[in-house]
Amino acid sequence: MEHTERKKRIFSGIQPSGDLTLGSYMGAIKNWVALQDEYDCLYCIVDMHAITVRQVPADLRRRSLEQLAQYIACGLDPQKNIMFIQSHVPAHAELSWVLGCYTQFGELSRMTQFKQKSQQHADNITSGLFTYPVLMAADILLYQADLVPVGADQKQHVELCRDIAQRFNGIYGDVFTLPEPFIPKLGARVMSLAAPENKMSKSDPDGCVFLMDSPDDIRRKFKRAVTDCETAVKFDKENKPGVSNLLTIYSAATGKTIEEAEAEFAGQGYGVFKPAVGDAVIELLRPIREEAERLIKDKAYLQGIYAEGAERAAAVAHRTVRKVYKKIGFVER
Ligand code: ATP
Ligand code: LTN
Repeated sequence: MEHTERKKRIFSGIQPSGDLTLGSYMGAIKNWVALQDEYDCLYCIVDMHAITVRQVPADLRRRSLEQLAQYIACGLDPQKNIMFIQSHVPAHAELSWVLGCYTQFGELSRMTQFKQKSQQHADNITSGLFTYPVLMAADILLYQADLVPVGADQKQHVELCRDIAQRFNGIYGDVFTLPEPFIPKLGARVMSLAAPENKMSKSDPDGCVFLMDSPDDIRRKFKRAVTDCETAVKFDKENKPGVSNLLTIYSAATGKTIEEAEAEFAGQGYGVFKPAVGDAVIELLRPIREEAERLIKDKAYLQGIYAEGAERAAAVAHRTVRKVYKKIGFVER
């Protein structure tokens, strides 16, 4: 890859393992949109990651396409960014195998997401679930990404990716760019509305707001959001996790600071506050939902984007794989 004069590069992805949530929007996609002019960006639908837990094939296929429509509806410009589906670029699997041979069993055992997911799926703890961070490292390193915009829960995986890259570079010379995680100040960890001690997560629909939820659903979810038995709208993560989460969501949705939001609802109680957060989210998501509904009907348009995306991504990825193969001593074909 030419390191001269190129814009810095971004890679990020989301698994089509469920419908996109307000958490993935605030933690990741919002930053993707904000960074698309300044960087060369690749935004991926990581279907190979999704199969680390069992998926219904028809749902996986449908959600992969819907996710592309939602990426665009969130404001990602297909002209500016490379958008593609991970399984369309075989280099991800190829580099993942190689990097797995430079990753310690102990390192993977320490990943908190693996520990959590293997508890959630105790009857199906596959080697894919265990080596998932290696595939994620391959995703990032294939494109020599400088920056990886993700929510706080993915920081540990990006750090492992850096460790693997550093180890590889230490043996073979300067092969990989070392990536940095890029985590938002606000909304890096949106919590569940039903259980504010847990992360809002698409595979746990309880307390989850989906990008495609109707205004009525959103209103109902915020009205029911778990708070506490006080009345004050105050940010206090320790003692008032529910209210603090709602304040964060309100602030991220409206652009107001937490202090401004506290002042706005001073003396008003949760009966006013909770529906107001709901309304802010309804207005934030309305144009996204409407645009996504329109785009999802146009299968040919979506196909054009992911087909071109795969072609452009594969060209970059292939160069990295060739370089890696050469460095480690594979015979050139
Ligand atoms: P799953 O439940 O299948 O693990 P998820 O809902 O946690 O999925 P991911 O696909 O793992 O979503 O995450 C997509 C991106 O969104 C990642 O960058 C992740 O860090 C971010 N993200 C996910 N959930 C949240 C959240 N609740 N708050 C902030 N960022 C989030
Ligand atoms: N593991 C991420 C999804 C993911 C990703 C990536 C994010 C897969 N490959 C590369 C950034 C860069 C998650 O959100 N669960």
